[in-house]
Amino acid sequence: MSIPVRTLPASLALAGAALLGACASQPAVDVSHVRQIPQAAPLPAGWEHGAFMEVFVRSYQDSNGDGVGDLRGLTQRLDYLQALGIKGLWLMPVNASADHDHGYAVTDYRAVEPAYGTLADFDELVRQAHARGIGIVIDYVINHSSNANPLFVQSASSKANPWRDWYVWQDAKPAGWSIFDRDPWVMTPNGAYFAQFDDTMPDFNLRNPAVVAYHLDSLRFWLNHGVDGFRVDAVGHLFENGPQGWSMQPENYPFLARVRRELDFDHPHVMVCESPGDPIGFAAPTACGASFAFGHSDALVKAGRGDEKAIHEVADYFVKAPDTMATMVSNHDHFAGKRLWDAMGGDPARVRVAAAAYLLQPGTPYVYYGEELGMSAAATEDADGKLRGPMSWTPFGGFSSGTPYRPASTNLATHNAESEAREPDSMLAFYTALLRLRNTHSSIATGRYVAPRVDGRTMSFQRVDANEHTVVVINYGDAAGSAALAGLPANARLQRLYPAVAGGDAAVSAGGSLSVPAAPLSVQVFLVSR
Ligand SMILES: [Ca+2]
Ligand SMILES: [Ca+2]
Repeated sequence: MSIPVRTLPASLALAGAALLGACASQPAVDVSHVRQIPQAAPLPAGWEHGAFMEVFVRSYQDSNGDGVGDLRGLTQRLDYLQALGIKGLWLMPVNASADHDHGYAVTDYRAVEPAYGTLADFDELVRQAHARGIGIVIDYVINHSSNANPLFVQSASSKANPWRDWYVWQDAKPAGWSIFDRDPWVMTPNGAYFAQFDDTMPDFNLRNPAVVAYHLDSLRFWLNHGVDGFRVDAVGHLFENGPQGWSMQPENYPFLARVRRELDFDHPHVMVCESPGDPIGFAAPTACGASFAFGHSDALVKAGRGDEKAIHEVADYFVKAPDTMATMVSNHDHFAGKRLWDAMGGDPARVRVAAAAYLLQPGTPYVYYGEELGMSAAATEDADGKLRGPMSWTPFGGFSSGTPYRPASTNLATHNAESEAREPDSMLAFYTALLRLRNTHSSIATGRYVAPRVDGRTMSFQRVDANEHTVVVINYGDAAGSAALAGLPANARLQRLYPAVAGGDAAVSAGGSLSVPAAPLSVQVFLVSR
C-alpha cells in the first residue's frame, strides 16, 4: 500500500530542513504530513464487540529462528486465533523501539521494529487477519518516546535547536517533584527534561501544535496501512500542570476526543485508552470512547478466589459502567497482576469462573495471550518478564526453532496449544466454548445487562436484546449454591447452552422466578425460550 506524502507546511518544512542540516550525522525523522486515505471498513459491522487478544509480538511466534517473535510468525498463527474465536488483536508496540523488549520506548513512529520484520510483513499480517475477520489494533505511545528517538536527540542537542520545544524542558531543574518515588526531571548540560516514567523515556510537549500534528500524521500513517484502531498508552499522563498536577489533568480528555474525531472522519476506529486512574472517565464519548476496566480486573480475579465482596463488585460493575469498557483479568504489566493461572494458584476450576464473568459480561474482553491455555509465568525472576514469556505452542515450546530470547512458561509441558487441542476438557476448550457463545449469541455480545444478583457466592445476571434473552450463573464457592432468578418471562423454559449436558433445561414459574442449582466452582449459561 502506497502512502501519499504531502509537502510540509512552511513552518515545519523549515524545522525539518533545520533537522537535516543541523545534525547530518544523526538519523533524520520523517515528520511529513500524511493524508489519511478513506478506507471501507474491511470487517463485518460489530466486529469490535467480539473478544480481542493482547499479543506481545516478541513472544508470540518466531518465524526465522533468531529466538525473537515476529510479524510473520504471528501471521502463521492467525488460524489458531480464528479457531479460538478471537475477533481483534491488540498488538503491543510494533514500532521501532530502543528497549528491545516491550516496545514502549519508540524510536520511529512510522517504522516497524526491525526484530519484528518489515512494513511489508505488517501489511501482510493486516491483510491475512482481515481475511479471517480479525481486526488489528496497535499500541500507540503518545506521551513519551525513547531518548534515542531522533526527535529527542535533536531536542536535547542545544537550547536553540528547532526541535527543543517538542519535549518538556526547563533551564534549571524544578524543585518539589516526585512521581512514583522518582524525580521526573533529568538534568543534562543543556537543561533538565521531563520524563514521567524513566530517564530513557522523555515526555513529549503536547502543548506544541507541531508535536500534535506529527502524532496525528503518524496515526494516519498506520490507518493507511489498514489498522482498525489504537490502544493509547498512559493517557492519564499526557499533560502536566506542576508538581501536584502531573497526572489526570483535565486537558487529557478533550485532547483524546479531538484525536478520535480527526481520525474517524471516514468510519469509526477502535480507540481504547489505558488509565488505571480513571477508567470510566476515559471511556466517555468526551474522551476516548473506550478504556480498560482497571479495578474491575482486580475484582474479577478476587472473585475467582471466592472473595464475597469482590463477587458483588463484579456483579454490580456494569450497572453503571458503559459497555465500551475493555475488560481483562491480566495484561503485560505486573502492576495489573499475575497471569490468571498463577493468580488462581494453578486451580483450573477457579481460572474458569474468573474468566467466565468477563467473557460473558458486557464490555469487550481482552484475553492476554496464553491465558486461554492456563499458561503460567515464564521461568525468570524479572517481574514483567514473568508475564511476557514465549507462547506455549507445544510440549517442547514451538515458539522458535532457535533459542528463545526468554525462558518458557513453567507449565509448558502440560499447558500448551498442541496438547490442549486434543483434550475436550482443556482450558483451551473452555475459552473456545465461551467465545463461541459470545460470537453466536447477540445478547451476550451486545445485549443489555439485566438483574445482576449474588446469592451466597453464586452470581447470576441476564443479557437481553431484541432477539434473545440469556442467563449466566457462576458459582465462585467451593460448596454447592443456587441462583434465585427473578424477572424472567412467565412459564418460559431455560435451555442450557453451557455446559452441554443432557436434561439441563428448567421451567420458569408463572411469577417469572426460578431457582437454579449451581455446583461448586461452576459456570452455566441458558437461553430463555419465550
Ligand atoms: Ca524472529
Ligand atoms: Ca506527559
